[in-house]
Amino acid sequence: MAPLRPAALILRLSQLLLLLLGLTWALPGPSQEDFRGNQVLSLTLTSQAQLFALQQLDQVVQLDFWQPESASQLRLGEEVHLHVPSASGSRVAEWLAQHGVTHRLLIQDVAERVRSQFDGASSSSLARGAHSYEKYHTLDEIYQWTSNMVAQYPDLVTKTEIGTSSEGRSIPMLTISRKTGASKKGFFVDCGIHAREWISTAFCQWFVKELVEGYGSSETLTRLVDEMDVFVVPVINVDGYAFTWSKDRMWRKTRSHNPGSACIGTDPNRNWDSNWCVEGASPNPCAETFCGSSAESEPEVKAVADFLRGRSSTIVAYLSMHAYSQLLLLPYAGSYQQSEHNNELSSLAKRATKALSSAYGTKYRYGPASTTIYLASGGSFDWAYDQGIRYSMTFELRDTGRHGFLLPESQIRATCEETMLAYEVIVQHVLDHPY
Ligand code: 0X9
Ligand code: ZN
Ligand code: ZN
Repeated sequence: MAPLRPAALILRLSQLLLLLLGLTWALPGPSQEDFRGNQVLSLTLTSQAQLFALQQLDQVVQLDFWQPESASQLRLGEEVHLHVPSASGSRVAEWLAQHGVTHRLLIQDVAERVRSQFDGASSSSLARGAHSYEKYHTLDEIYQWTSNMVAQYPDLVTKTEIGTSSEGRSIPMLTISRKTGASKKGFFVDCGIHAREWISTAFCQWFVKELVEGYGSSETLTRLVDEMDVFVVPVINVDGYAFTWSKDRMWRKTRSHNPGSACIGTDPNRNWDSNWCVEGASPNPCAETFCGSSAESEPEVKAVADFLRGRSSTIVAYLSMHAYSQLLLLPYAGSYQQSEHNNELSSLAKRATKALSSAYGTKYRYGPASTTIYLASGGSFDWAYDQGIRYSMTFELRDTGRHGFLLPESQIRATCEETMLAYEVIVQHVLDHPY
């Protein structure tokens, strides 16, 4: 065999390089977390000993709390929803038997539920390229949709970038308002602060649709768009949301790096400058309720906080959308202190949840977050309320655990329709009592 001339060698090497490149290129991208055999259990703790034991178990096996958010927020007598990885299944079963904890199976196979959430009406009935409001959408589809809304309703909708995320993604905000030239009060809604709560993000899209399509026909919504600026941030936690589509459907936090820790992300609903990291929040970067390195350390939180600070004298309502549990929560979450407007907000929440139930019988509880669920400081609506935004509330949308975060698309319509009934009550009250 003749020795290779340098030129030929380079040719061979470059062929090899191309081959290698081709191979890595053909490898699948980061694949979805494997949820096969994972279960979600509902249990109720009846003694302090059981509660303590569960906190200990949480230290040694990998558990994912769906309700409450962490072992530190456990309360006796309240339902606990526990997502158990298949690898921890037998340990947990043993533990339940050993401690005599009564429980029932909520989800037999999480992987199956991840698939079956995509059961929404197919979009074949829609015009080509039209946005289905009864489907869950990727972040890119939502970006595209925000642009389309501006293009379709230029008189009503404008888009601004309220900020960018840790990973550099844009956080768009839509403003729905009939341009009158007058300065108006503001009505602010945010969705998707927690990545895995997809129904929240679906609601923001639905709400914008209702505003633009209901303009001119719904009396309340027309008044809202005429008289106020409605600000909608459809996905605050854009990095986390993208991650739930690409890698881990159950991701909750942001995706920022934590110096000195291998764990990623901060809970963006523990990162606000309100009693920061005092109650129901963790200083541990590996915790689902990690409060961050400082208040507003997360650019996503700072972006919204900066906007609200700048407009706090004109913004009169702040509604933050979460899932799940079917609750309408009022200030405060971070302390048992009663808010100055508790009576007004409670009676408003009572009427709003009653209207909500009238459509499909969906039952909501309402009240100050501290007593209705758990103490948790550093949350967005406590902060907003203390900025002087009186109508500050948090929704926890459907359901109560049957599907949990994996609410099927076939429930988007009903969930959004009933929630709109609550919104109409709130909007009407805000319009009539703008203070
Ligand atoms: O824990 C939360 O942040 C919210 N629940 S969720 O399951 N969606 O994560 C509750 C929000 C209540 N308000 C505050 N904790 N500030
Ligand atoms: Zn939760
Ligand atoms: Zn949430």
